[in-house]
Amino acid sequence: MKKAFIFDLDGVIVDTAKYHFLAWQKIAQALHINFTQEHNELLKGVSRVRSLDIILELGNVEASQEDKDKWLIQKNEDYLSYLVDMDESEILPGVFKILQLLKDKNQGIALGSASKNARPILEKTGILSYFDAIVDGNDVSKAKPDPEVFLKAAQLLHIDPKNAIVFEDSVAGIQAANSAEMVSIGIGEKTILHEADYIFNDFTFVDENFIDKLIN
Ligand code: B16
Ligand code: MG
Repeated sequence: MKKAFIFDLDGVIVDTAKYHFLAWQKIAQALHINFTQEHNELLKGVSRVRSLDIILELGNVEASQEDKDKWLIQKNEDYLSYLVDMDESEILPGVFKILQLLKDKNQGIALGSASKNARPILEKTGILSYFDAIVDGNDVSKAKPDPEVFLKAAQLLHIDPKNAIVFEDSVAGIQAANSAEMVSIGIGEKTILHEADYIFNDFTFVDENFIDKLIN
């Protein structure tokens, strides 16, 4: 049976959270806001605009829309500068193996990400051609935990949401998959992603037997 396998990007395919952190930290420092790695967890799977609001709330800073727009541009320019040298070595362990396995088994493969920079990242890391459909931050009006991003991905693959499987590293993403009535698979910490149907530390723990079970 053909199923839809939908991958989140940041934290599932590549670890770009570290670059988002460095770029947000510069903005926070300029505003004298204490922004730590722990705070960065709050931004996973969250849109760029909402991320800035969260940082400003952390520092009790109020700002005009004009300033916010300026900081959003600065943050993205800085973030993009970290992506310049990105290549396939940044693909997280086990991801290639699973993408190839799904291709060999003729399954639908899609991306479902909040990032507006998803396409260049897939290009730079050399895995764009694995994806039959891409839905990213440019294509949705409602952010995770709204299921819009995953429902659109399944629709583009012409596969019923009930036959879709989502790989996610964020709580909001797992909630989005659950409310789309898709199988949710958490990639990361059990304690954080406990709402997922299945949880793995990373893709090296996902084997062919498990994939076959999802397909059949
Ligand atoms: P951008 P995902 C999300 O990607 C990140 O987890 C989140 O930290 C980031 O703010 C968001 O993309 C927007 O990214 O600034 O590149 O548009 O995890 O949904 O793939
Ligand atoms: Mg993510």
